[in-house]
Amino acid sequence: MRIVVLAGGIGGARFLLGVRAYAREVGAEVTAVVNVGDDLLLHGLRVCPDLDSVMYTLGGGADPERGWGRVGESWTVKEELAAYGAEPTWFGLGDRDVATHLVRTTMLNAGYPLSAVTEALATRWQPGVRLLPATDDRLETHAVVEVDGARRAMHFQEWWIRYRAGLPTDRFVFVGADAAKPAPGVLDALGSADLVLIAPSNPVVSVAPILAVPGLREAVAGTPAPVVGVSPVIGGAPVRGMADRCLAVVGTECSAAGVGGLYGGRSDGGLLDGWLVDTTDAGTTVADVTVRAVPLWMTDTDATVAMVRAAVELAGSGR
Ligand code: GDP
Ligand code: FO1
Ligand code: CA
Repeated sequence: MRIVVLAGGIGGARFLLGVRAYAREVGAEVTAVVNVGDDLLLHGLRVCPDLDSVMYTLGGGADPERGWGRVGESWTVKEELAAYGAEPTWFGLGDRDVATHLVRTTMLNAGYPLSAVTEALATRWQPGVRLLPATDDRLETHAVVEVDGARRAMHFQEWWIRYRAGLPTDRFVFVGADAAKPAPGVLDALGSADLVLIAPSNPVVSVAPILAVPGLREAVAGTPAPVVGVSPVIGGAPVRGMADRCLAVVGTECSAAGVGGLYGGRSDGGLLDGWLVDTTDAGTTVADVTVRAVPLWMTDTDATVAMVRAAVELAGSGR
């Protein structure tokens, strides 16, 4: 069995812990297609927050409280940069984390594509799933905001971290998406999958930038495999983070029904055959999608494996 998971950072990483455990039980192979829209160049270093959240989490090196960056982190580099007055001061790189960005940037500068660099970094972390960036090309999420009466585009990280997703925002743009190509292996993985899962990741700024790569949305919509999504919204609120603010920007209600409707039913030009919602949201309907309610709190790996099992059952039930 081949399982492909579309994933962002923390929600994607925690979900993948469950997918990996399930896959080990049944002897399945897992490919994660990960968002790169959050990536940024900082002090000359290429930082890939979502890829790193997944790699560190699956490799046992993530900070469990923060959800991003390394466990046991120290911040000397950050303090030294601040002492120079080096901007931006609102984004902190941990010392251990910096090593990852140094290796990544050196390899990128030597001409290796991000997918090859990610594979090389994963040799250390042994995540147990194949990690693929959605694209090797530049694709950056920007928010179109109004600051002091003027409209401008701002990198997603500045919008998210510096302004806590609180600026009046028109829309998000995925800079570079038009010219981006799916990374090697992405389309093949989707075409030969037995099951495609959309992780409970932020639909607007983690999953949408993956789908914005030309050909990728079509590959998900057209895969012979069933496609099942997992709601990141429980009881009308994101389990963690500020996804509600992102959903408001795209005019989608912050609810399991709202996010399900945003992805849409496959037979209706959308992506989903099945949609898992939390038991709190039992009774949710999405046009042309089979909805099932099960506990969706990823409190530990066992709870997450149960979610994955429910997704597999749902996939088997409708098609
Ligand atoms: P990010 O890139 O680090 O922001 O992470 P993702 O986009 O992959 O995931 C963020 C989303 O994960 C948030 O919108 C949360 O609502 C969702 N999330 C976090 N923990 C849980 C959980 O235990 N259950 C569910 N259903 N969603 C969760
Ligand atoms: N999030 C923060 O809130 N503040 C930070 O200083 C910060 C630094 C950082 C460094 C590396 C990395 O991989 C992630 C980092 N994050 C930080 C998290 C991250 O920017 C966002 O949560 C995600 O990009 C949203 O998906
Ligand atoms: Ca993200």
